[in-house]
Amino acid sequence: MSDQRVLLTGAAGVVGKLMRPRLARAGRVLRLLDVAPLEPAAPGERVELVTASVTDPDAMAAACHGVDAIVHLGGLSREDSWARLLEINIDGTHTVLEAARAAGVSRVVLASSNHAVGFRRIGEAGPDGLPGDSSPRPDTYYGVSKAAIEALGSLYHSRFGMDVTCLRIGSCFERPADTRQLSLWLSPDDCARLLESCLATGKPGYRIVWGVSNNTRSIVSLREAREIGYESRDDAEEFADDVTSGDVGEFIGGAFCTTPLGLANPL
Ligand code: 15L
Repeated sequence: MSDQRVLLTGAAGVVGKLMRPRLARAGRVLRLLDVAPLEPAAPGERVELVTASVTDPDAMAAACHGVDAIVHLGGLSREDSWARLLEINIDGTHTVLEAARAAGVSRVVLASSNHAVGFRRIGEAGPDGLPGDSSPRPDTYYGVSKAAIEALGSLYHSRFGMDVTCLRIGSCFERPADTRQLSLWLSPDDCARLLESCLATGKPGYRIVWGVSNNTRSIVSLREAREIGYESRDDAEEFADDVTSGDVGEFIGGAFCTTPLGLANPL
């Protein structure tokens, strides 16, 4: 049987770097793509390195050649100018999906974000938490770009039958950094588990699921993620004693809800 080849965009980004070792599998080649420099392959690591922008149609066409699935993490990961978010996140995702369609790649995972629904009130959906597919209420231009990414995924599923799973990622870092993240943390290991579920589940169609761990203080629902086989094994609560700053706030998006629109910021 031939190797499974998975294209990982944004491989030099925060989540991309965390996923690189975790998505390594026997029988799998990871094709890592980023516009930023990538670490060279370690001895025995089965990776292909591509330096390119997701906004470059020719580069994306080449990058999609021979690929079985795409995990699209590439793009801006926080608030920025409208022009840059439009170019890199929205147009870039269109370029990725178009290249995938032309190359016959039938399965794509798109990194959305909690900020697509950042202005949803915590608790508004009751004790089960906010569903994975609640309609967008973006908190920033960045959040709008993530809602647009989800809409593009829906279009490519409906028009071309592509299997597209959008992950509304909470806060994917090594460990939760503040009180809000005790509710929205996605551990790196759980992120890899979720991605493996997206890659393995039979014909998922189009879905939006939350990407969070099974946090004691969870404010969102894992029902949709569990439907594709995701089982979290982590809980931010184990770090609660070390977390002293911030509060969970009124809205899902936290500080993004008040950050100035269109300005690059360090959140
Ligand atoms: C995101 O979408 C960002 O990419 C990440 O850097 C964090 O800010 C995260 O949301 C969050 O809300 O914690």
